[in-house]
Amino acid sequence: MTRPRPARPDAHLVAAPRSAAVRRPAGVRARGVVAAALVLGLLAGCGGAPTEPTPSGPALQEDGTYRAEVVMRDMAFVPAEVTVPGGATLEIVVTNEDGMPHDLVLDDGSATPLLSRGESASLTVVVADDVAGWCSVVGHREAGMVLDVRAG
Ligand SMILES: [Cu+2]
Repeated sequence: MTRPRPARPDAHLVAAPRSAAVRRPAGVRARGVVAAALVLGLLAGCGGAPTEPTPSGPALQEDGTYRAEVVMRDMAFVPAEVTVPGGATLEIVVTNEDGMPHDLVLDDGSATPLLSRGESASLTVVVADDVAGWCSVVGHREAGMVLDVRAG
Protein backbone atom coordinates (compact mmCIF):
# COMPACT_ATOMS: atom_id res chain seq x y z
CA MET A 1 0.00 0.00 0.00
CA THR A 2 2.96 2.35 0.00
CA ARG A 3 2.68 4.84 -2.68
CA PRO A 4 5.41 7.30 -3.44
CA ARG A 5 4.33 10.70 -2.37
CA PRO A 6 3.68 12.98 -5.24
CA ALA A 7 6.35 15.57 -5.49
CA ARG A 8 5.18 18.97 -4.39
CA PRO A 9 6.41 21.55 -6.78
CA ASP A 10 5.66 24.26 -4.26
CA ALA A 11 7.51 22.58 -1.35
CA HIS A 12 10.11 25.29 -1.17
CA LEU A 13 7.37 27.81 -0.60
CA VAL A 14 5.75 26.12 2.39
CA ALA A 15 8.92 24.79 4.01
CA ALA A 16 9.48 27.99 5.94
CA PRO A 17 6.20 29.34 7.23
CA ARG A 18 7.21 32.93 7.54
CA SER A 19 4.16 33.90 9.51
CA ALA A 20 4.82 31.56 12.44
CA ALA A 21 7.61 33.59 13.99
CA VAL A 22 5.99 36.88 13.22
CA ARG A 23 2.66 35.97 14.78
CA ARG A 24 4.06 34.93 18.16
CA PRO A 25 3.04 37.62 20.64
CA ALA A 26 6.05 39.72 21.66
CA GLY A 27 5.09 39.43 25.31
CA VAL A 28 5.47 35.66 25.35
CA ARG A 29 8.97 35.87 23.98
CA ALA A 30 9.95 38.64 26.41
CA ARG A 31 8.81 36.58 29.38
CA GLY A 32 10.86 33.68 28.10
CA VAL A 33 13.94 35.86 27.98
CA VAL A 34 13.31 37.11 31.53
CA ALA A 35 12.90 33.57 32.81
CA ALA A 36 16.13 32.52 31.13
CA ALA A 37 17.93 35.50 32.65
CA LEU A 38 16.62 34.57 36.10
CA VAL A 39 17.85 31.01 35.71
CA LEU A 40 21.24 32.22 34.58
CA GLY A 41 21.35 34.63 37.50
CA LEU A 42 20.59 31.86 39.97
CA LEU A 43 23.23 29.64 38.43
CA ALA A 44 25.76 32.45 38.57
CA GLY A 45 24.88 33.10 42.20
CA CYS A 46 25.57 29.52 43.14
CA GLY A 47 28.90 29.31 41.42
CA GLY A 48 31.18 31.61 43.35
CA ALA A 49 34.92 31.23 43.29
CA PRO A 50 35.86 28.72 45.98
CA THR A 51 38.91 30.65 47.15
CA GLU A 52 37.14 33.92 47.94
CA PRO A 53 33.40 33.62 48.53
CA THR A 54 31.60 36.77 47.50
CA PRO A 55 29.02 37.93 50.02
CA SER A 56 25.65 38.35 48.40
CA GLY A 57 22.41 40.02 49.36
CA PRO A 58 19.95 38.38 51.73
CA ALA A 59 18.58 35.18 50.23
CA LEU A 60 14.90 34.35 50.64
CA GLN A 61 14.57 30.90 52.21
CA GLU A 62 11.84 28.36 51.62
CA ASP A 63 10.31 29.15 55.02
CA GLY A 64 9.92 32.82 54.11
CA THR A 65 12.82 34.11 56.18
CA TYR A 66 15.91 35.76 54.82
CA ARG A 67 19.52 34.73 55.26
CA ALA A 68 22.47 37.05 54.81
CA GLU A 69 26.10 35.99 54.77
CA VAL A 70 28.35 38.68 56.19
CA VAL A 71 32.11 38.50 56.43
CA MET A 72 34.34 40.29 58.93
CA ARG A 73 37.34 41.49 56.98
CA ASP A 74 39.84 44.34 57.31
CA MET A 75 38.03 45.83 60.31
CA ALA A 76 34.70 45.91 58.48
CA PHE A 77 31.53 43.94 57.87
CA VAL A 78 31.19 42.96 54.22
CA PRO A 79 28.62 43.85 53.08
CA ALA A 80 28.19 46.73 55.52
CA GLU A 81 24.49 47.03 54.79
CA VAL A 82 21.77 44.40 54.59
CA THR A 83 18.25 45.28 53.51
CA VAL A 84 15.17 43.08 53.82
CA PRO A 85 11.45 43.88 53.54
CA GLY A 86 10.08 45.48 56.71
CA GLY A 87 8.95 42.89 59.23
CA ALA A 88 10.99 40.13 57.67
CA THR A 89 12.86 37.63 59.79
CA LEU A 90 16.56 37.75 58.97
CA GLU A 91 19.27 35.32 59.90
CA ILE A 92 22.68 36.96 59.76
CA VAL A 93 25.54 34.52 59.44
CA VAL A 94 28.85 36.20 60.20
CA THR A 95 32.21 34.65 59.46
CA ASN A 96 35.44 36.17 60.67
CA GLU A 97 38.08 36.23 57.95
CA ASP A 98 40.15 38.84 59.73
CA GLY A 99 43.36 38.33 61.64
CA MET A 100 41.88 39.54 64.93
CA PRO A 101 38.79 38.55 66.91
CA HIS A 102 35.49 40.32 66.24
CA ASP A 103 31.88 39.97 67.26
CA LEU A 104 28.55 41.29 66.06
CA VAL A 105 26.21 43.12 68.42
CA LEU A 106 22.78 44.35 67.37
CA ASP A 107 20.88 47.14 69.08
CA ASP A 108 18.07 44.71 69.83
CA GLY A 109 20.44 43.28 72.43
CA SER A 110 21.54 40.14 70.61
CA ALA A 111 25.21 39.38 70.08
CA THR A 112 27.47 36.68 68.77
CA PRO A 113 30.37 35.37 70.80
CA LEU A 114 33.78 36.78 70.07
CA LEU A 115 34.84 35.02 66.88
CA SER A 116 38.38 34.09 66.01
CA ARG A 117 39.60 33.83 62.44
CA GLY A 118 37.61 31.19 60.58
CA GLU A 119 34.78 31.03 63.09
CA SER A 120 31.12 31.69 62.28
CA ALA A 121 28.00 32.48 64.25
CA SER A 122 24.48 33.54 63.43
CA LEU A 123 21.90 35.95 64.82
CA THR A 124 18.24 35.97 63.92
CA VAL A 125 16.35 39.23 64.11
CA VAL A 126 12.89 40.43 63.09
CA VAL A 127 13.57 43.56 61.07
CA ALA A 128 10.52 45.64 61.96
CA ASP A 129 12.66 48.75 61.70
CA ASP A 130 16.27 49.56 60.95
CA VAL A 131 18.67 47.75 63.26
CA ALA A 132 22.17 48.98 64.00
CA GLY A 133 24.97 46.47 64.32
CA TRP A 134 28.59 46.81 65.29
CA CYS A 135 31.63 45.04 66.67
CA SER A 136 31.95 45.52 70.40
CA VAL A 137 35.71 45.09 70.60
CA VAL A 138 37.12 48.36 71.95
CA GLY A 139 37.72 50.85 69.17
CA HIS A 140 36.30 48.76 66.36
CA ARG A 141 32.91 50.45 66.09
CA GLU A 142 34.66 53.82 66.07
CA ALA A 143 36.98 52.52 63.36
CA GLY A 144 33.97 51.88 61.15
CA MET A 145 33.13 48.28 61.96
CA VAL A 146 29.38 48.73 61.71
CA LEU A 147 26.60 46.76 60.05
CA ASP A 148 23.40 48.51 59.04
CA VAL A 149 20.38 46.24 58.86
CA ARG A 150 17.61 48.07 57.06
CA ALA A 151 13.91 47.47 56.73
CA GLY A 152 13.37 48.25 53.05
CU1 LIG B 1 35.96 43.96 65.64
